Amino acid sequence: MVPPFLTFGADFGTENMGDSVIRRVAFSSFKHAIPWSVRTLPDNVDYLFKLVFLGEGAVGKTSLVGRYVYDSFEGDYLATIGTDIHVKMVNLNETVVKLVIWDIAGQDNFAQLRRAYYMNASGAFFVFDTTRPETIERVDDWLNALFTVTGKIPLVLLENKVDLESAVPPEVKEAVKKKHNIPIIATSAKEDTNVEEAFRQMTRDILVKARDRRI
Ligand SMILES: Nc1nc2c(ncn2[C@@H]2O[C@H](COP(=O)(O)OP(=O)(O)OP(=O)(O)O)[C@@H](O)[C@H]2O)c(=O)[nH]1
Ligand SMILES: [Mg+2]
Repeated sequence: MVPPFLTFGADFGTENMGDSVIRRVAFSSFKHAIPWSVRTLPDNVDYLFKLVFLGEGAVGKTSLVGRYVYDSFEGDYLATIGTDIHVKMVNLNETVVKLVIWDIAGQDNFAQLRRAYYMNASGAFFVFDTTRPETIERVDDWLNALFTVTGKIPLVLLENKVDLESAVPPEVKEAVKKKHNIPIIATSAKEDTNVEEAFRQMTRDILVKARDRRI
């Protein structure tokens, strides 16, 4: 079932979104036995990963996705309604990965709806705005809600808008890093700082997990 407020970006395929990780090559000799939707994956795709973007309103989720997928940046704030979906193909060491990126609304009035969007995610970004300390305060609530739906999945923390002066105390960031045992990547969607790197880190983390499980 397609949740309400779901809009599709360009180039969205019809592949099975029900599986968080689909290894295309593993199925190639059983094409007649697998669901039609999986058969429609292009031959050159090795993996399909669903990524979700979490974080309070106006922290820059849509801007980061826009920078990564379309290499563009809009200065105006247009709050996301529900979720938007975008697709990007990535080639990482000869492995072709199709990223299906769910840019989810951060405003409070979408909190109920969000859980439906988390389902079957392969990895998650949590974004906060370095100019607004309140955007990191509820990180645990966000991640608990996510992991309740998905189980433990790779997580990348993004401190966005680093082109502006920071107002988040270093000790607050340290505590979050320590708790999750991962670094925080400093990004600017505006100036294109570390955006590509953040997605590469995420893709690498999911690939490691997928290969461990021999999916
Ligand atoms: N200076 C600066 N502004 C940014 C950056 N990223 C986003 N913005 C601005 O911050 C505002 C909010 O950005 P969005 O990307 O729409 O925020 P969002 O997290 O998608 O917000 P919701 O859809 O409401 O959840 C916009 O005015 C952007 O132009 C950045 O790296 N630097
Ligand atoms: Mg948005």
